[in-house]
Amino acid sequence: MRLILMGPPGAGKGTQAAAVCHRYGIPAISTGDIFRTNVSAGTPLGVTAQTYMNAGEYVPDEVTNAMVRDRLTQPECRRGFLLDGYPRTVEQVKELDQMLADLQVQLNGVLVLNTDPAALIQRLLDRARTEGRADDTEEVIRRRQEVYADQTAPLVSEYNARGILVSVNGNGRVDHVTDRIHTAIARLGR
Ligand code: B4P
Repeated sequence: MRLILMGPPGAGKGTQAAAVCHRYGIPAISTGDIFRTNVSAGTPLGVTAQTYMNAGEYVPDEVTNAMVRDRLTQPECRRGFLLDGYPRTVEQVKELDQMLADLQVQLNGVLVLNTDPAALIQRLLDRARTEGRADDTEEVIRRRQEVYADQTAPLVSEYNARGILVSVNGNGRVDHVTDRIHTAIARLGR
């Protein structure tokens, strides 16, 4: 199973990626999580990523692409993977196409979580209270939504044109969204 999970900040990508990966026994490649781990460890990658993330901007494509290429070539990804939050730009789509061609594998589907805009902001403000992430201030949350609309939303049409896009209602309880995702995955390729 090779999947992409897309959706605006707060749509539930990280939350649902964990459930999907548990069910299918595949690793989640979450670019946001990898960046945060590197920021915490103070690695050179983390130092580069931190400035962009704290401002709500995307980390430069060449940095993100190299990181994903490295992960996809590791043995744990041979049985499949779920890309959580990657690709996010047209350039990343092109690069991912090349990585998959090099590995001689294809995507099974691209899941996009559609969640009401007001709920997105509220979820992230709630998370700010519990986790205190540097990019969960109201100003940065709004900037992240703008960046998504500008740079990532166009990717939905691209994958739709390829016939591999599945839209999933991201509103409501976490377990209800998980059930919808499992139903959508079960229908893939039929
Ligand atoms: P991410 O870590 O991907 O952050 P995100 O878009 O906010 O999504 P996240 O997965 O954390 O939140 P989720 O929707 O699951 O990216 C962070 C930053 O890293 C980016 O802004 C960028 O700077 C950089 N980055 C990452 N990938 C990149 C790339 N490819 N290229 C360039 N830069 C990149 O959940 C949000 C909250 O909602 C959680 O608190 C969760 O508990 C809650 N929630 C989830 N589902 C819910 C539900 N059904 N009901 C109620 N609450 C729910």
